[in-house]
Amino acid sequence: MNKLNLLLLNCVATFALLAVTAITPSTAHADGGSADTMFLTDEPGNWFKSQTTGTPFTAINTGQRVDFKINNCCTSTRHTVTLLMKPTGSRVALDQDDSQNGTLSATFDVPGVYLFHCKIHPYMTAVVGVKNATGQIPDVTAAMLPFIGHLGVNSLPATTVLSVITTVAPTDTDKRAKWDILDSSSRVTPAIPGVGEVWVDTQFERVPNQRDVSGVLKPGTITVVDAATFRVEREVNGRQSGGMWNNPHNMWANFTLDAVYNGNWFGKWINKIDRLTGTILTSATVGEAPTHIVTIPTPGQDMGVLTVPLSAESNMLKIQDTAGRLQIIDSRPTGNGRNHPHAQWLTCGRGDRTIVPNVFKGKGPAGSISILDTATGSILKEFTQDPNDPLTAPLLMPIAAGECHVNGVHKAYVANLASGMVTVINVDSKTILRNVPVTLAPDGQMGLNIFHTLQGPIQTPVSPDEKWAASAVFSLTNVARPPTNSADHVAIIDTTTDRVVAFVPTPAGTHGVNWGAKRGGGYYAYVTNQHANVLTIIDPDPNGDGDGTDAAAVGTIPLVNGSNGAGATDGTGGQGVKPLPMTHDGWIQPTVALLGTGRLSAEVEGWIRQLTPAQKDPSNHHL
Ligand SMILES: [Cu+2]
Repeated sequence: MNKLNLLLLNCVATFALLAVTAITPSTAHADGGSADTMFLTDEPGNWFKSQTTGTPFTAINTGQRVDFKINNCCTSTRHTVTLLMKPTGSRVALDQDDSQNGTLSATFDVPGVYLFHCKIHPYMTAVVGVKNATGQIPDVTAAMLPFIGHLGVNSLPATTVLSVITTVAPTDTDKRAKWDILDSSSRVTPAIPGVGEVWVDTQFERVPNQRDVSGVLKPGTITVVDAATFRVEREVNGRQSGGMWNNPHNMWANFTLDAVYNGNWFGKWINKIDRLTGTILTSATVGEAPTHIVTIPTPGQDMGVLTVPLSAESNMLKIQDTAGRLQIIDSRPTGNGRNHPHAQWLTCGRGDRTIVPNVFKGKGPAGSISILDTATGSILKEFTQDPNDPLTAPLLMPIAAGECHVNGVHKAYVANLASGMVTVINVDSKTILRNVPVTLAPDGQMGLNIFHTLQGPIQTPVSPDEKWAASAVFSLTNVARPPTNSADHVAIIDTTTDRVVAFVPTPAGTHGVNWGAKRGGGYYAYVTNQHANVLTIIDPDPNGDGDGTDAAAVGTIPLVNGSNGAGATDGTGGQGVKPLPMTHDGWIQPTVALLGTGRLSAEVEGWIRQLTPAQKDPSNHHL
């Protein structure tokens, strides 16, 4: 028996009980003839909550209907309900070209397994099992889901498939079974300390009485790690946000490093947080599903202004932090038509151009990547997906960008969730250079899409010394694969060759990555894992010889801090990660320039004094 079969059997043995108990005959609900209603929610692992089962899985009979409801009973923003997989021969189709509230329905024509997700929040997952005349749900076949073929089999029971999908984990018991809920023995402290603090959006952590403006419980904390000791030093929650807090997703800081800005992906709000105390200073309603925040480093009137894409809308905002308030001063589309922009990055140095992935533009997963003039918001270039063009064919759900200059040329690296490719762009000439495959099928094959791998790349920032792009590769399953023997990984791309030089295994749900200063020189990649309760620290070049093939995880830091009521979710949900001081060219120098002026706290002054000359001015690192 080969390793994959053995692994599969283990999975089946471990989770069969859970899955079988989930498949109970459904009782018809008298809701206009629907057999079940699934409410879209902001609850980790239970984003589609069946009225019948209370979980993201429901079983119905052939010919029955399921309604999907999107409203403030259960979610603070808009979504899509998108059918990803269905039995061969089924004519069911469900997808939207925009996010929405309200009710969507599907009537199921062929017995078998149907997989749904949300294109705004792609890990929101639902599974509908449709029973045949004898009450059985037919197996999932390799023709429906090529992933199964890469396991060396032609089909698998629905229960087996369900048992390995990590985004279906409604209860603490399910999370403990499917996720990497590790204890303190998992701690590995890097031999060389970092500098400053690492802020992690522990987006799934449960907080008692943390409610949104509709009075509904919402998850999420921010966990702050001291990079000198690698210990959790502080946790921030949203109970004092006036209900303007829901799934805190990504952060940036101001140049004095006394405030951290946070976006709430399942809400409409951003927050400004006092760094030292964790107090929420102010919050603002900005629009549907704000994602990432990057400040503008260009000297002049826009310096320090926040750029904020609205992932469930078409625009990116500029927000000014002035006189204690967050004020929208501009809102412009990030492409032609519907955009759903997600994780932007501004060009290293002056920040005069903005690279923004537009996740989807219509029905289906086809997206685009735009280069904007940061000052005016005008679209300098939009690369749209074309299935017949090898350079743009991979632009399927592009979701996150990284950027820096490499040997004097501005290069962007954009992760495409559905194609498994990282698109490399010359921002100066506005051309796509190549696409780099970063995902792995269960048999180790590369260059295949998400239906083969059930993996997709997410955050992909470039190191401030411009040597590496680190791509966080998220897995929808806990099925390990070669060469990492892990379900999730980080792909380290050498920016001179634009090839993957190392696959570094990481804990479940790898999602975020960003670069922080390593004491004495160089940078660590700090990696978050949404289905684990730890932060991973990767050294891209431990022996400093310029060859990244020895890139390795040198630290595993528990984010658990015994928060009351958090249970299995304590320290989980890691998505946005912001090491302070901010290390990239353009964002570090303004802070360094404030040294000795009295505008930095003594603590921040101490961090800046620990930086090497190259870390203080990464534009100068060749000298
Ligand atoms: Cu969604």
